[in-house]
Order: sequence, then C-alpha cells, then structure tokens
Amino acid sequence: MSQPVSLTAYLTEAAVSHRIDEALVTVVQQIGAACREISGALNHAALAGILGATESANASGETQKKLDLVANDAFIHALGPTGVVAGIASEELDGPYPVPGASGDYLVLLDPLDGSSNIDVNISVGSIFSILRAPRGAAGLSDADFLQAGTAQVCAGFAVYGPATVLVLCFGHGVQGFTMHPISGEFLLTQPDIRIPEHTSEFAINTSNQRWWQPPVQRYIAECVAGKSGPRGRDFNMRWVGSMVADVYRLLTRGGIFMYPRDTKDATKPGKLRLMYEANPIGYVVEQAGGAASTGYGRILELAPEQVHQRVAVIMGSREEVERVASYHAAG
Ligand code: P6P
Repeated sequence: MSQPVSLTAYLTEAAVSHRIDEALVTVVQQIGAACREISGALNHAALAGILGATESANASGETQKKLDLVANDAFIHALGPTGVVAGIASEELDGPYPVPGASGDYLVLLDPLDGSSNIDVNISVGSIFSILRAPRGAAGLSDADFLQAGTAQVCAGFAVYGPATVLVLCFGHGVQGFTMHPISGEFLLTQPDIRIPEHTSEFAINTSNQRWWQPPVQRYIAECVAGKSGPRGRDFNMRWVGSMVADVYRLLTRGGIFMYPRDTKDATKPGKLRLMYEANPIGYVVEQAGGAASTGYGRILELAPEQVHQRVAVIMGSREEVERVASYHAAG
C-alpha cells in the first residue's frame, strides 16, 4: 500500500492548485501541531492528574475542565508566534485576544476542546477551528472584525480525538480527512474528498429535551421513530455522542442528520451551540461535503453575527433530511 499523502505535502500542492497563501498554510500547519499536542495531553491526562474541572467558568457560564485550558493554551502557543494570526477568539476566552506583535491577516476562532464533559468518561472529544481574514490587518484589530458571516470563512475544520486522532480540513475546495500516525504524529490523508451520502436513516439529537422541542422537530423525530409503519416507511437509527465533532464525523462518513434545535427550555436562547466556533466551521465543512446546515429557518452560514459567543439552532447533515426538517419549519 503506497504511503498516504502527508498534511504538509497536501498543503504544498493545495497552495498551488487552490492559490492558498503561505501565511494560511502556516496557520493550518500550526493548528495541526496544536491538535497533535492536545491528542497527547488527552492520552496522558489520567496519568498526569489533569482530568476534572477547574474553579473557573467560561464566558458562557460553563465550568472549565482543566483540559479545556490546556487545549486553549496549546492553540495560543502554536498560533501566536507565527506572526500571521492577528487575533484569536475562543470559547474559553471572554473576548477576542489580539496576538501581541502580530502583523498578520488572519483571525482564528476556536472551540479548543469540544465535548469536554466527555473527557472524564473517556469518550471522543475534539477541537473546532474557523479561519477568517482580518479586514484591517492586525494594526486596527477590533472585536467587530471577528463578526463575519460563515460564508466569509477561508478555511475551517475540526479534529476528533477518538480511537484515532483525525483532522478534517476544508479550504472551500472539498473536504479532506487526515489520520494522525500514532508514532510519528504526522497527519496522513486517509479520506480524500469526503462526500456526505444524501440519503440516510440515522438521526442524532438529545431526546431528553423532547418535551421542549418546537412542533417541526417533534414531527420530524416522531416520524423517524414511527419507522417502517409510519409515514417514512423505513426504520431509523439514533446516535448521540455528546460531542458534536464525533457525531458530525460519523455523518460525514456514513450519512445522518445532527440536530441541536431551538427549544423552549430557555426561551432566551436561540439554541445551545455557538455560531462562530461550532456551527459556522462545522457547517462550512458539511456544505462543502455536499450536505446542508440550517437553523430550521435559514442557512447557518448566512447569519449576520452579533457577538462572538452567540448561540444558534443547528440542523445539519444529509441534504435530503435537512431540507425535510426545513420544510416542516416553513409549514409551521
Ligand atoms: P448535551 C458539547 O458540550 C456540545 O457543545 C456539543 O459538542 C454536543 O453536541 C452538545 O454540546 C451536547 O449537549 O445537552 O447533549 O450535553
């Protein structure tokens, strides 16, 4: 079996074929380095005594795990010295972080450790990243510079720290999946040009929230659960990992629909997941793989952001199913 293409070799070729500038290549290589470091930290966490929670909470009011901060630091230490990242926004930072001394043109938005409630029970977690251009470079950087629609992303992707550590990467020219070699730590292209199957019989949703779902979601899930004798005429399967990256990697691989819809549990929140560093980057990947990413009422990537930690309803995956759910929302 020939040696798969390395991330470095892929980036070198993509720089030419997709005119990706050297600075952006550097940013992605450093994101890969941070993911490699985080993978190692997770493998050793129980032995190093860094499982468990800290005394602090993030801007969304969620208790921070020790590894949330380890992951956040890994990205800052990997990206800061490049000089090409003007600023970083992160789930773990109250506000955007202007990188000292940077002269760069890129902004990086991060969920450094997605699904961290799963860490202590040894279930897959991940890192999510979104890359935007800094509209005025580093000199004039302001918080508003981060508030760009998902369609403005120049690159996005995520890592899953599971049985294997994988990196999913997209520059707007298709979706590439890399697997980290457990010994060399090199990311090798194992899933080139990922396409989501349009047709699926698998849904992912936290059904403990069922009593708070709005009617279109109630209808869609009830029809899936009704199975062969119901209006869908076939049985469906359900999965819910509790880590968006793990559920999405599955649907990228074998199809499916992932849903964290708006519900009435807290009427002040439009959803649970964050727009800027969860829904937008993952939605960008899903769309590029031939799927769809909707709030139920519109395309996620076209939303005009109002603040960096804002939440959004998320319905994404196999195009056929997402369009069905959106049609139920349109019908009211
Ligand atoms: P719940 C993890 O905290 C996360 O942001 C996503 O990765 C995941 O899909 C979701 O929240 C899980 O939420 O309410 O099922 O614990």
